[in-house]
Amino acid sequence: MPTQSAYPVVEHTDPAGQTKQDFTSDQDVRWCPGCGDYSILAQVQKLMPTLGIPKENFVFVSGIGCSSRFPYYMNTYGIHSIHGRAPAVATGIKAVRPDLSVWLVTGDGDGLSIGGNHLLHVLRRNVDVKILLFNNQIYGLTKGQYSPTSPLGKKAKSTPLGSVDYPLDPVSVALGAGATFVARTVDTNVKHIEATLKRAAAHKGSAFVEIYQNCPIFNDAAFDFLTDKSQKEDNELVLEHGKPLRFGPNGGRGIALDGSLTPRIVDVTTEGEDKLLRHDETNEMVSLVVSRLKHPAFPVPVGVFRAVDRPSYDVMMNEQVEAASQGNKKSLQQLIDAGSWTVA
Ligand SMILES: Cc1ncc(C[n+]2csc(CCOP(=O)(O)OP(=O)(O)O)c2C)c(N)n1
Ligand code: SF4
Repeated sequence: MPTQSAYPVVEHTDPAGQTKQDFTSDQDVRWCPGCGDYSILAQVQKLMPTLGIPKENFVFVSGIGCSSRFPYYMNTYGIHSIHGRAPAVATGIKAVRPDLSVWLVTGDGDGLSIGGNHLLHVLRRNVDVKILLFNNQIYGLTKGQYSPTSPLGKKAKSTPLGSVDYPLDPVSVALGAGATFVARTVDTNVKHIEATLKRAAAHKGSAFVEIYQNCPIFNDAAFDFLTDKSQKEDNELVLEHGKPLRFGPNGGRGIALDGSLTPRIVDVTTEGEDKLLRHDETNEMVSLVVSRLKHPAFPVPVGVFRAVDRPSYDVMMNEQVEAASQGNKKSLQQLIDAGSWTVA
């Protein structure tokens, strides 16, 4: 007989006394200098103590990639799983331990290439998991092949003549899968990351956040149009529920929708604010149309595209199990006898 319990004895910390330091692990962070992942890690570590959850109740699950090294750097429970399969692992954890706060960290390659199928299903099931997709539009860990989000014509080591693949838009994919919370933020905009992650954390159900993340080694400056001070104002469309879509210096430009759901940039001073489309996180069509605004023809939306309430998979599953266990209990032999047949 083992002398020790097979399970670790968890001493719960006081969530009120937790600090960022409590969520920082003792592992050396092995990302390249200047990688956008550092900023995201810092924001997540800062957010955790504000959620009022003991750190022992957090689980970080990832797949494979530079971004997927994330669980090592969080001083919480975590699993660095296999390529593209973090949604299955996270679903399993949340289904049997609904009391845990489950966070899934993935990359554009891990989440949308090998893991594309798995990502769709965690979203459509609305499993109560927070999903952070770090999008650097490249495979960082495997040294710079183009990814499913790289722009058409991307020249990389695997595509020296330029890729002939049309890219996926992660936000549109999540909306298409029926996700109940979908947002986009940017690695260098720490205030915006903080506000977006706070809302994702508070959401009951799958919360999907795409984070534009610079990979200075293999795809530097991919998001300069949003992070460079001289370009940001013209290219960033900050989404606010109920507010008209305005951007540019002093919000002087905006987005209107022509009759056939065709977005158009308008000059607010000449055409007036009434012409503009108002953002509505609860309106699926508005979220979908807004998600199709693409640089360079349009400014790029950041913020919450969609936020709606719907019962989550883990809750419904556990209610069903509970209800079934209250019902007519049969013996194992009765169950076997009820469904057996003889093959002649
Ligand atoms: C089954 C399998 N196929 C391929 C690989 C090689 N591989 C490792 S990470 C990766 C892509 C990572 O890209 P991304 O998710 O964008 O993460 P990043 O490194 O850019 O953060 C690939 C193809 C693997 N590890 N396992
Ligand atoms: S290769 Fe790119 S994504 Fe990976 S750690 Fe280095 S900078 Fe970051």
